[in-house]
Amino acid sequence: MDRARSWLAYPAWRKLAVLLLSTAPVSVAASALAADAALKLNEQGYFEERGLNVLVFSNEYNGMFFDEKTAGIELIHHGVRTATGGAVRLKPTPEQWDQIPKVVERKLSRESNTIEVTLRYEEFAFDSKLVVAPAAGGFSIGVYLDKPLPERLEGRAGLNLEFLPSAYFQKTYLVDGRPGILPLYPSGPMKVRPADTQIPQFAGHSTFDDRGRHEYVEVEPIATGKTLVLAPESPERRVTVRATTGELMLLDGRNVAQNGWYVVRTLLPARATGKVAEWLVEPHVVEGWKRPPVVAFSQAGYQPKQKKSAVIELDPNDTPLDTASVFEVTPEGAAVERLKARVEPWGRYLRYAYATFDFSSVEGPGLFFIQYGGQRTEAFPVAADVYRDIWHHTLDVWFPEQMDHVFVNEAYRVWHGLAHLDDARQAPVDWQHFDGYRMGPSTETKYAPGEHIPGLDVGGWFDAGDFDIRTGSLADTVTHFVETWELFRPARDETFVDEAGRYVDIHRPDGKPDLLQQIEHGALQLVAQHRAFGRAIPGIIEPQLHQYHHLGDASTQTDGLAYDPSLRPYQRQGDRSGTPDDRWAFTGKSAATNLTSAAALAAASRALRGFDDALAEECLAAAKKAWSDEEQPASSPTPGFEAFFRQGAELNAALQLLAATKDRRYADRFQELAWPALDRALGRSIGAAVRAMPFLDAAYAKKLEPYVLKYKGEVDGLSKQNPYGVPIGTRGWAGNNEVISFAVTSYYLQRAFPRLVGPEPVLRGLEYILGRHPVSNTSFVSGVGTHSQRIAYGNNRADFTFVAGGVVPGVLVLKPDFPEHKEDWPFLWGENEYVVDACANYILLANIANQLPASASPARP
Ligand SMILES: [Ca+2]
Ligand SMILES: [Ca+2]
Ligand SMILES: [Ca+2]
Repeated sequence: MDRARSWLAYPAWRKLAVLLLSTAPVSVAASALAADAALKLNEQGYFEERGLNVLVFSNEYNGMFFDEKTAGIELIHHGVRTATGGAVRLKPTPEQWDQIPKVVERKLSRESNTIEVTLRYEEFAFDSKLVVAPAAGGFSIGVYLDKPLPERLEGRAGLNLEFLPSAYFQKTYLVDGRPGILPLYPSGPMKVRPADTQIPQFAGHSTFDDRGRHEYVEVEPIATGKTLVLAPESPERRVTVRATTGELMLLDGRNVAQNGWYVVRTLLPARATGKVAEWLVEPHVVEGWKRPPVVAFSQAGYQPKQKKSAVIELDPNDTPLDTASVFEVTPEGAAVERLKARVEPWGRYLRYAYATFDFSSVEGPGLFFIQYGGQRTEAFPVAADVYRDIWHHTLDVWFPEQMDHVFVNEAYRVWHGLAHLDDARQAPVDWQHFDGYRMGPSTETKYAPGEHIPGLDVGGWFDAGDFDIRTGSLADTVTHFVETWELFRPARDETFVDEAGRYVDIHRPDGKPDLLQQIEHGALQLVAQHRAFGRAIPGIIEPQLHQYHHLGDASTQTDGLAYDPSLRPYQRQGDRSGTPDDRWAFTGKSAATNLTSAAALAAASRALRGFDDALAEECLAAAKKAWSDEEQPASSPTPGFEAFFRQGAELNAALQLLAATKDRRYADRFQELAWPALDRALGRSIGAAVRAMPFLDAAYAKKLEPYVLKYKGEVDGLSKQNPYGVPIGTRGWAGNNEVISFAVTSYYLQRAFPRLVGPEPVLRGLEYILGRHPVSNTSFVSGVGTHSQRIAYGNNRADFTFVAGGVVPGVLVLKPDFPEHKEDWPFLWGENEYVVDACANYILLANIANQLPASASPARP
């Protein structure tokens, strides 16, 4: 997955959804027991009681990545989202790309204290209505049909609710009194079925590699019965589900997909209408439950003169304590109180109450922890050099591990073998790929669809937790690396890189700076595209869905042998095979992509000068050519979507080419683009505008000042929006990358206008990444800080582990008010997927923080 800007590609059914007829309303007799129910429909549009929320399609299946496990009927049980996907579904354990229902209508009734949702499966013209109502001990879910099930869905459609496996690991269940232990690892019964009986997956793709046998597999129940009790031994997790019609099945979705959940399901009966299924769901609630406070701070510690302020996140039923303390840990293991100070209430943000605790006066050096009531945090250092090493994992381990087209070793361990040596075939025309790539009616290259394109099997990084080469993020990564190189020249050398031998060895110095070797590795792929096509292309990705969800060694995603259609499927001969698994090059023309690539190549040409002169020369030539090819007259000040990205890319290309050549024409074009861009999107453009100052005159700097002040005002305003004082996004992909960019931009402003802007927002951004954020105080950089993200969406996520130095996206805000960041479940990509550009930008920010004069404060303008 990644943050594909592909939502435009999937709008059709969503638009249709609102036009469709809803079924006639079913008359719903509110349960006689509802009077005793504790759940109440709240102002936010979900059912609430202390310790339990029941969300009914507050979040919808959004169609972008299909089933993101954040939709339908959901439970937030004692603060943890433990159940999702409550809906009528067409498979026992739906996978990500199985069909999802769309919401035709969602009706809240405060009189009857119910939420009704009409769902539709377009392909089968099949509508169903869910009615959720509070009942004694919990709530009921009823399924109503106006028309009997379509024949094709008999024995297929059912009421499903999915429970988070990691919330139930090492716990038990009872089905009609029969005991069992919930499986830690999937090994439940399976059934093989003919392929043509399968409910089709998204757009005819298949997640299953059937090896040409025309079959697929389906999960069979672990247990069946009328009443299921999950985790009877756990007051916080116990949920009883009673089927008043039909039978309950308990299934383990992980047997077909590692990101599957435990599913509770009742089949809908054939040839029936009216109320066809009903459950009573009784989540146990601990009386007077309060979520424990979260004391959020930088897990990597603080510099002595740095402003130090912990954010305390509290249950809305909690009241802040008057004071908190900081203790120093002595060599003898004693704890000595160094500060006791006031806790300041901050107010509400989303669903919690907040307070802050300033402990700036603790200047160390030493090891400290914060004591808040009965809670003590992890110990953390205060010292001048706390940020010196915090980027080492990212450069030493994470980036080598992501390197494509090479073999990557670390001591006794191999991260992956030689990957994707069969790159790449020309993608077919008129094709919408499941990861957002698309091809129009022509290849726009000299290659025919399916033809092997030589020379692309070099350089680049896996874009994220998946394995594609996404040119835009690859180029941004190179650009961030060059910024770091030019500002700080880190000569760190802990990695051996042999491009000709396609071999990389972690923890093995080779006499060359690792950062330059990474810049070279990125530039090699960018240049390869310009050699093959005379321009950049959007990217390179595997053709089949059953390859896309690959978990494990990248070298086994394809067979590494060039496809030869004269061989039989799965037949191998020499360096060729009959298996059409070679990745596809998506080659549609895109000015934004070409200009983004040009910016990176121009930047790389500067860094590589003296390191690899021939490559530096080729990078600069390709950048200049791309610039000329994309040259256009001055653009309109209010561009559309496509033009908006193009102008941002052109601004960056002009800046990087100007820095590489000092040529006036880039300076002129930069200024032509910069002023309207600053007016239109200040936050996105101000960083580039300030970075251009060394190449432009004093008048330019003077003209920039009011924009800097305006931006500073916006930054100051953030501290009123949330207690963390950084921009927190609310999109479907959490916003750590934006926080890092915000902090880096703040640095450029502080550096260029020290009279106007102080260093504080830079460190605030870094502290957020290192633990001072909502939900928990975990450092979002795996392996960095005392307590950090140890289960993440790297390509080793099936093992519930991490790749050191990876930066996760962070806190996702689920509608309407639930900030979430799971630490025990790696598969929610919007919260936990490492991506290349964010990791490169983090290396830049860490180097900035290490050399920032934290004690400096700006004079008043
Ligand atoms: Ca991707
Ligand atoms: Ca090296
Ligand atoms: Ca192949």
